[in-house]
Amino acid sequence: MAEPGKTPFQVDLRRYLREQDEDRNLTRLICEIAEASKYIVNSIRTGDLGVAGTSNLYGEQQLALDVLSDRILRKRLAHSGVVANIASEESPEILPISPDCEGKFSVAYDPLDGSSLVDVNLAVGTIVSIYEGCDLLQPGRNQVAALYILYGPRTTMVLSTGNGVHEFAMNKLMEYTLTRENITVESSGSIYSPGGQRNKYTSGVEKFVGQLEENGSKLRYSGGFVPDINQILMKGKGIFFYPHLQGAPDGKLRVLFELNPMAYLIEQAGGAASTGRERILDLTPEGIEARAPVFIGSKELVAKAEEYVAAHG
Ligand code: AFP
Repeated sequence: MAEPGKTPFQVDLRRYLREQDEDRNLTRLICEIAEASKYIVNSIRTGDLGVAGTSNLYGEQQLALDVLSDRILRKRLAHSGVVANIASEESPEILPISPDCEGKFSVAYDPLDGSSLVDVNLAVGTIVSIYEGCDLLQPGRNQVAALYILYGPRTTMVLSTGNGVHEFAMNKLMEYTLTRENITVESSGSIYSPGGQRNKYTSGVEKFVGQLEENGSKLRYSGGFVPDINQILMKGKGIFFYPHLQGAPDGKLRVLFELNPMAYLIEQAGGAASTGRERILDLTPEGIEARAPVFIGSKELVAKAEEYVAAHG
């Protein structure tokens, strides 16, 4: 094993998973996602930036790139032979792939999170959550793996299969090789990424932000969940929140497609993820469209946010 934070010699993703003795079907699934991402990178670099003329599960206008990325990923997963059910942020219903769930996985994904940032050339990402068997509507603590792929100046995959969090970077041959092993998040830190309009914050959240400002924390918010979470993991500290708002008690972010996989990764790195009142990974989503407020990152910062929410709402 390489020292945390140090670049080991080039170990590719498949080999790494084999060496970790991961389940063969899970290894296959993760490698299929890695393959799909090569085509998504290419679409982002050269594809049509216009609208598709359709809307997603949340009634939001879909971009041609959203639709294309969804198709690329869906096709790969459907033909992998190891997938039972699929839920995509871009489709209204769970898509059954195989009635036989034995040894198979169900996958929830957001093919291109933050896609409204592509036209201004900011970083975007793919987020994936993986469960054993058929059930997608179960608490996120039951995930067996989660990952995201960040399409930034470099393309990286950040992955956990329940044994820590590891980063792989796409090299010039478009293969993912291990760049950081056992990434950890410190218990506190001075970076904060605040989502949602501030004039809609509740008194608890407003007071929490006031305290962060007083402590001299730096505001770093990109508008993309993947780069913002990646910042916390790679800097090893900080907090992201998209809280409950006046008029939007569930905030904006989606439990299945965004919160569960990121909460799994952050917890695996030693951080925490909460709605402000309970652990994200303990939520049982009622439907694939479920949303929840989120405070995620360094443990002490998340605990502090919970204190303010408990005391002031
Ligand atoms: P889009 O996919 O519509 O760009 O939304 C991105 C996102 O779901 C998430 O990636 C961001 O953290 C969050 O929304 C940003 O929301 P605001 O635009 O309200 O800040």
